[in-house]
Amino acid sequence: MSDAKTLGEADPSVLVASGQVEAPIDVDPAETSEWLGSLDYVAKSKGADRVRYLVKALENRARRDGVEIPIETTTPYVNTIPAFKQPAYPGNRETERRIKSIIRWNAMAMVVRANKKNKGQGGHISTFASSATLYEVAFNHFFRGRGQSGYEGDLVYFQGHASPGMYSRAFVEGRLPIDKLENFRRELQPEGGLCSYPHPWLMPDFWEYPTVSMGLGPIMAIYQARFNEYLNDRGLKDTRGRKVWAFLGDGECDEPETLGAITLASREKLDNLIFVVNCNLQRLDGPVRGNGKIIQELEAVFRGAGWNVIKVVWGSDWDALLERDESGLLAQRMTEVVDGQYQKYTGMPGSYIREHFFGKYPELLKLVENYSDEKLEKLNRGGHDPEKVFAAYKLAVEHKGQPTVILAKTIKGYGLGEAGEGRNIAHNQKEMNEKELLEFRSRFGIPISDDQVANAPFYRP
Ligand SMILES: Cc1ncc(C[n+]2csc(CCOP(=O)(O)OP(=O)(O)O)c2C)c(N)n1
Ligand SMILES: [Mg+2]
Repeated sequence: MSDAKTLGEADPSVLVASGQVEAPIDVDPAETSEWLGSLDYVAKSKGADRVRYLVKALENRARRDGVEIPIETTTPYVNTIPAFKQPAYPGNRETERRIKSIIRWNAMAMVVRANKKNKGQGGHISTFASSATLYEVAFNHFFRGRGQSGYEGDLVYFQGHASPGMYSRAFVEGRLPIDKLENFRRELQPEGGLCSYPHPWLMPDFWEYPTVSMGLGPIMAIYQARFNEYLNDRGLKDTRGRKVWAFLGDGECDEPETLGAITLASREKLDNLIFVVNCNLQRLDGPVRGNGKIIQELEAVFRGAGWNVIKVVWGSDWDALLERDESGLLAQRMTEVVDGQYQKYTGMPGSYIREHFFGKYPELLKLVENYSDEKLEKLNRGGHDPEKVFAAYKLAVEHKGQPTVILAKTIKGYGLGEAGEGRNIAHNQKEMNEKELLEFRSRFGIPISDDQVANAPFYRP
C-alpha cells in the first residue's frame, strides 16, 4: 500500500497498467442527464445495434476534433452478466449445497489427517476451499464424460493444488476407497495412496493430464484445444463439441507459460477452450496484487489478446444494491478499491465494511442504511454463488468464435474461519485445531458428533 494515499485507493499508474482509466469528474450533471436520457430513449425504441452505432459515431467525431479518448480494455468492476440476463438455475440448490459441503469436509480432512500422522506432510486446504463452487457447478451441470453415444468426453485440466477436492468427490461418488484417502501424498504405501498433484503416470486410472508446476495446465490446454481442432479439420477424428476446460489460480497467471500462448488461442478461434481463473486474490504467502486489481489486469490482458472475458465478481447478495445504484457510484466504488483492501474486508466485521467501503460516499452509506452489520459482512463474492457461476459457464460453452476466460472472485480458505479465511497464511494451512474443526463442521452441517470431530474423520453419506 502506498502511504501517500488513503488506504485502499488505487494509484492512477496502477489503474492505467490494468487498462483502466480514472473516472472523470462530472462538471455539468444536468447536461449529462440530457445525453443519458436520449441514449435511454434510443436503447428502448431502436435497440442495442443503434446504441452501438451512435456511441462509435460520437467517439469518431471527438477524435476527428482532436479530443483524446483513452482506449479502455476493462469494464467496470462488476459482473459481465447483469442479474436480469441470468438464466434460471436448473439444479436443486439445497441438494447441491449438501453434497458440496461433504466434499469440502473430506478434502479438508484428507490434508489434516495426513499431517496429523506425519507432521510436515504438506498439502493444500485453502485452494479447493476457495474453488469448490467453481468445480461443483461444472461437475453437476457442464462436464460431460465418455458416454454410450460415442461422445469421448470433455478434457479437464484441474488446478493442481485443488487435487484434494477432486479426490474427495471421487470418494463421495464411491470411486475411491477410504484407504487411499488415508494415504494422501503417500502413494507407495502397501494399500496404495493418492499423488499430490494430477498426473497420469502416477495414477493412470484417475488423472488424464498433469497440471503442476504452475502454468503447465493452462498452456497445455491451449495446445490440446488447438490439436483437437486440427484432428477434426483433417478428418482424422471427430472432436466436435468436446470442450477443453482449464482451472487455474490467479497467482498462476504470473507464470510466463500461463499467458505465453493466449494469442494463439484467439487467432485460431478456439471456442472449444474455457479458462476458469480462481481469483482469490492470494498466492503462496501474500496478495497477488495488493495495490492493484488482478481481475482488471487479467481482463485487460485477455481482452487485448482477443478472448471473450466473463467477470464473476459479485454474488446475488449485491444484486439489489446494484439495481438501486442508478448513478453508478457503487460500481465506481467497487472499481476504485484495490485487492489489498478487499482482502482486509474479508477478515473484518460489517461495521468496518460500512465505514471503510460504503463510508467513502454519503450516498453509499444511505444505500445500505437498512442493512445490519451482519448482513454487510455476509455480502458474497461471485465465485461462491452457484447461480452466477452457472450463468458464466452457460455463456462460455455457447460462445462462438473465441476462447473464453472466466475471472471469478473468491476468498482463499473460504469456510476455514479464523484458521485462514482470506489471511496471508491461508495457503500453507494444513492443520486445524478442535475448535476450528467444530466450527467448520457446524458451518457446513456435517453429521459428525462433537466427540469425534477432533480426529477429522472422513464422512460418506
Ligand atoms: C512454477 C511453480 N512455482 C511455484 C510453485 C509453488 N507454489 C505452489 S502453489 C503456489 C501459489 C499458488 O497461487 P495461486 O495460483 O493464486 O493459487 P491458489 O492456491 O491461490 O488458488 C506456489 C507459488 C509451483 N507449484 N510451481
Ligand atoms: Mg490465488
